[in-house]
Amino acid sequence: MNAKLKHLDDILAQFSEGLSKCNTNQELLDWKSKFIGKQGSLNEVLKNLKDLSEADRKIFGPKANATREAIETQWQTKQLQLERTMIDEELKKNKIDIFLRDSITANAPLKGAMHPTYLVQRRIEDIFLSMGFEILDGPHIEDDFHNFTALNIPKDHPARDMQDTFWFKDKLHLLRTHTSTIQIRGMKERTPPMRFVGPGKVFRCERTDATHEMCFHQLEGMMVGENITVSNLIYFMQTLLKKIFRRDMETRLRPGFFPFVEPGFELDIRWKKPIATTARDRHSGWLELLPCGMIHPEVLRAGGIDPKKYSGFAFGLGLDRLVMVNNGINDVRHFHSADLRFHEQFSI
Ligand code: FA5
Repeated sequence: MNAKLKHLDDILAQFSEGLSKCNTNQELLDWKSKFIGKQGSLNEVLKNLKDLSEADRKIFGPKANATREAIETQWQTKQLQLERTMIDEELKKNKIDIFLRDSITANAPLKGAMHPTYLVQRRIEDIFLSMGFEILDGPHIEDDFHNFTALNIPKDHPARDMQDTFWFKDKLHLLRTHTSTIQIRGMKERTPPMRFVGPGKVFRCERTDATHEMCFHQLEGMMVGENITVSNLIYFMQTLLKKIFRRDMETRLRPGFFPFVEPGFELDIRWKKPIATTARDRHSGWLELLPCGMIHPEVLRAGGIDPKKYSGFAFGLGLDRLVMVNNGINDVRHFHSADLRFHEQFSI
């Protein structure tokens, strides 16, 4: 009998030793079935219980049951340990930042907001649509011809330096430096009379500061027909400004140089607290807002239009700066920041 009881002790010892070496769920299951599975060693012993005398059965039975319970308990403890280790490893691999959103907004559904520049762009598009203009698009990646040559800026012309350019390695393609590229594409695809605006991103390789970004937004506009004059230009610009600012705006026209217009102007608005781009503006109370002019005959020609018969005006509005003056924003770099506190102010 003693030998039988010792056999139970050996089974348990063997089980415990092997259990400590199990590292996966499958190994655990396989190891358990070797002892208390159908053909497990403990089960084999229990099958022989009936052959024992009643007195022996009274001693052996409870001990066999205790061994079975010990096996079950040890197995469950080990299984829990293994599960916890696996969860810990999984958590280490996929960290979750539970503080990503603060407790006030955590339960609120996320509310999207339009970018302020895009909101203004849409408003200006609506204004021009109501005045019979088309809205055109153009590619960000341009060629030398559309960005410079067709706009009366030949190779080696100093005006190319006015807009520091991101060139591609082939030296033929570039990121457009202004939306004036849309002028040429629009003219080529139409016959006069025509009027359209082309909004979009532009790119310049220059140092960023409070009023200069490397990627910003412009809205180009133009009108071509018979007898289009500076008066038409002034009328449309003043109407645009009145609709944007919702009041009559005091404006002034100064000479400005752009190779693609002749004469060229800078249209300034009277602005008490301007985000001045220059110290001169800050003190003068005028804000430089709208470069414009009468389209140069060479540019009309590049667009397939006879300059003897037709004339036109063009302008290039800087959208980001317009949003800044309109909303009292003091730094253009907020626009590309990922700071939700800035962007949430424009949610609609
Ligand atoms: C032009 O880009 C001309 N193509 C505009 C034009 C069109 C003139 C048609 C005449 C006829 P300019 O380089 O000045 O011009 O840029 C136009 C506007 O873009 C500026 O008035 C300003 O509002 C904005 N702008 C220019 N550089 C930056 C910059 N780095 N960051 C943000 N806005 C800028």
